[in-house]
Amino acid sequence: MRKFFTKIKNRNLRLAVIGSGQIGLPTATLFANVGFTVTATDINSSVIENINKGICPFNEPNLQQLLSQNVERGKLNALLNSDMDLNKEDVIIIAVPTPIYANKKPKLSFLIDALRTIGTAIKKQMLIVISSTLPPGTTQSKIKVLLESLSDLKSDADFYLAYVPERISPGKALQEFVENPRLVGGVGPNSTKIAAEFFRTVCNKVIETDATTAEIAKTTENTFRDVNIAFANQLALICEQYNADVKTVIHLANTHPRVNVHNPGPGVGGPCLTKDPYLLIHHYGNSDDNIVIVARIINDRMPTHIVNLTQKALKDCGKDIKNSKIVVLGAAYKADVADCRFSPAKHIVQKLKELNAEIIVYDPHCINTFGGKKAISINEAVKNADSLLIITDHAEFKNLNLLQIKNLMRNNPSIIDGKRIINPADAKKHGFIYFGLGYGKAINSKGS
Ligand code: SAJ
Repeated sequence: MRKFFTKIKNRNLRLAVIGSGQIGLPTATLFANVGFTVTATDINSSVIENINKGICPFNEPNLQQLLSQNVERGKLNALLNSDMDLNKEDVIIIAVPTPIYANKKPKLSFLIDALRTIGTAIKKQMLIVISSTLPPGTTQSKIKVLLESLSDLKSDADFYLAYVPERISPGKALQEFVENPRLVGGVGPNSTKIAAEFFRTVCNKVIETDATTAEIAKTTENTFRDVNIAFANQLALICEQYNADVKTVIHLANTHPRVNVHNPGPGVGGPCLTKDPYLLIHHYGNSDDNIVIVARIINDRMPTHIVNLTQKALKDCGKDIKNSKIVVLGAAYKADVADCRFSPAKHIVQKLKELNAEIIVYDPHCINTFGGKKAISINEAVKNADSLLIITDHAEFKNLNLLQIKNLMRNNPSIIDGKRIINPADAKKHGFIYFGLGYGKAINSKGS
């Protein structure tokens, strides 16, 4: 073990990162940047070609520059999984997707494929790290057993194995990789210590635990957020019944020092909160009284609620949804990212199209429109529109020129504010019917 510590200190280790996506590529780049020799691998040849040309295959602030610098100085290169020579490596980090099937069960096939590839190449003193999100118990009960049988070596003695979950948010990946405390859970004490020391070369703070605890903690983080948002969403529906404003209610409740209610919204998107809750409860069961499942159901219903509000707003303006022109502001799943994965905008656009509305989508960051017509500016989008829907709280949408927008839209225009970023009084002053999520006053009278 002492030799391994010395090699870490001297950066005298070769690292392979399996999976060069939004987690794997920042990981590979940051370890290359502190001096390790890193190979980023993937199954997609265009990803490999781009990385080797110094091009980041997706949009992530500052990653492009750091990646090209490290490719240029020979610290980072990319290879197809099938071309890897794992025998040369000292550390392998697996960062492949672990999505869920339609029946909400975890799909671990990408992970199992990666494990089978490395299993026979494991040599003594190698460190294997899993960063993909996992159902609790997977590292101890499945991964360890599979790797030991494929390699004929003993974990925590011959080779080291640790679960080190990623905790980075798209759009802030590099900063959060370094600054967010990193959980390191080995399958035994040696694995924890070695993996912790390795991650300390890049991460400011490392917290040592065991593999199963780290798996539960990781899925807990996103499940807590999902359940809290579901509570905020239910609160929004309750406020709509009482002619109250959920924004004021949450603000007041949060003045209590031990309360922190999250924000309601048009749905919960992204690749993490939409599936990690199902990973957490995978072995626990999914009866109807499971709070985690109920939260998922509430959050999944929010896009439909936004469509219902839109129909109601149009009706209050004396219009039929059929053939109305509706502008959707925001395709991304959250503010200021170019990421549309599992975005609530998809369901909203599709449902509105089913109701025969004409849909225009404007998003300054994403090219995806989910079948709506693409606009290249807010002004172009709102021309002759009947309704304006706010689905994502991008910075560009926070100070809309309501006077100009009103003048470009048709008579009796409405705003449906799914993110509550517009002041209802301002909207009314400029002649809009304003419907906001959780803004009961407007929904029960004729706009406000
Ligand atoms: N949302 C709300 N209300 C809120 C907060 C968020 O409706 O009060 C919505 C967002 O609009 C978005 C969704 O929830 O649609 C998810 O957004 P997010 O910012 O909570 O999550 P992600 O998926 O971008 O990133 C999360 C992060 N987890 C936590 O903050 C606990 C990140 O640290 C993780 O690394 C990431 O999941 C992951 O990969 O697991």
